[in-house]
Amino acid sequence: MTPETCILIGAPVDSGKARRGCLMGPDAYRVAGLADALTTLGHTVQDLGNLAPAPADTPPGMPTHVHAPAETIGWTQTLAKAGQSAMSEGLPIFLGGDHSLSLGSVLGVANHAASTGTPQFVLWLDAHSDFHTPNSSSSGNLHGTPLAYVTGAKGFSGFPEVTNPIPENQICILGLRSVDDPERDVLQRSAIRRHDMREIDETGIAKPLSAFLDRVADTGGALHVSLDVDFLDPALAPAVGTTVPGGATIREAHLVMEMICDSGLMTSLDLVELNPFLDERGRTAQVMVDLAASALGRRVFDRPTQAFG
Ligand code: 6HN
Ligand code: MN
Ligand code: MN
Ligand code: MN
Repeated sequence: MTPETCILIGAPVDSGKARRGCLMGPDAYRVAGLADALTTLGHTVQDLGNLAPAPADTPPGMPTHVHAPAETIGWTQTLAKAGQSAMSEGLPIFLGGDHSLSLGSVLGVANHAASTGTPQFVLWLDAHSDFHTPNSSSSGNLHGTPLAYVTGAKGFSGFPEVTNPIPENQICILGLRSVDDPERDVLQRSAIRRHDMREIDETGIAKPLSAFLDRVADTGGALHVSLDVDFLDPALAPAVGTTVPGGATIREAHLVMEMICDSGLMTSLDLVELNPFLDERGRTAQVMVDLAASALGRRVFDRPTQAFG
């Protein structure tokens, strides 16, 4: 693939839920060798270090069961700004941090895309749909809300305004196996492409993914990929607070990343929900680094493979 300038944005966001530990994620990716892996593939790596949330207040009217809204609003401001400016310099990789960081990362890249007249697409690799609003969420955990926010859903007053909402038909979710009732109701009425594990079992993961990538390519769009650790089966990637059995295998996840790489369409990436406190000898951090490397060109052989015989 063409060499990229990969801009590592440390986003030690831990405010999106009550269980702590994701703040150690960015450093775990560094220790697991992310920068070296990307450099070996021919990319230039620029590490911006770990950012901090802008100061923010709890907005009036925020439901009281919502966990740490002010801190997440501050992160959204910081990461949207950092993401938008990194887009002019290269390919931002947001090192999470819990999934509430994507309120900011997607907001920022969408603002950049709008400034260049490019349609922004989002691929969400997750057991969950993260389609709650602060009002619909019964847990009060904002890591369950980013996808609703970036589509411009109501109920996020006090958060930065979403001036360039992602159109529903430019979003694809793969890996679903835990969707709450209020999310299901909205998703079923929406144009979001959503593929649960049952469908992936039946058709394979390549089919829905290539249909989506074709659409990104046809429109000349930019592609943001948001990879939640719990997309993977928890037996393979245990370092996550929200484990759901029956997730993607290592090969399914790598195939997704390899196809994304072959498409040449990815313009930004989130690595989210890694909780190193729950890891076993760093193996989940390593799986995530290996997946990022696949998305950015790591291969056994170049394709198409040579014909023998
Ligand atoms: N994640 N739907 C659940 C909730 O609390 O809203 C789980 C959210 C998980 C969030 O996977 O990033
Ligand atoms: Mn660009
Ligand atoms: Mn998620
Ligand atoms: Mn999840």
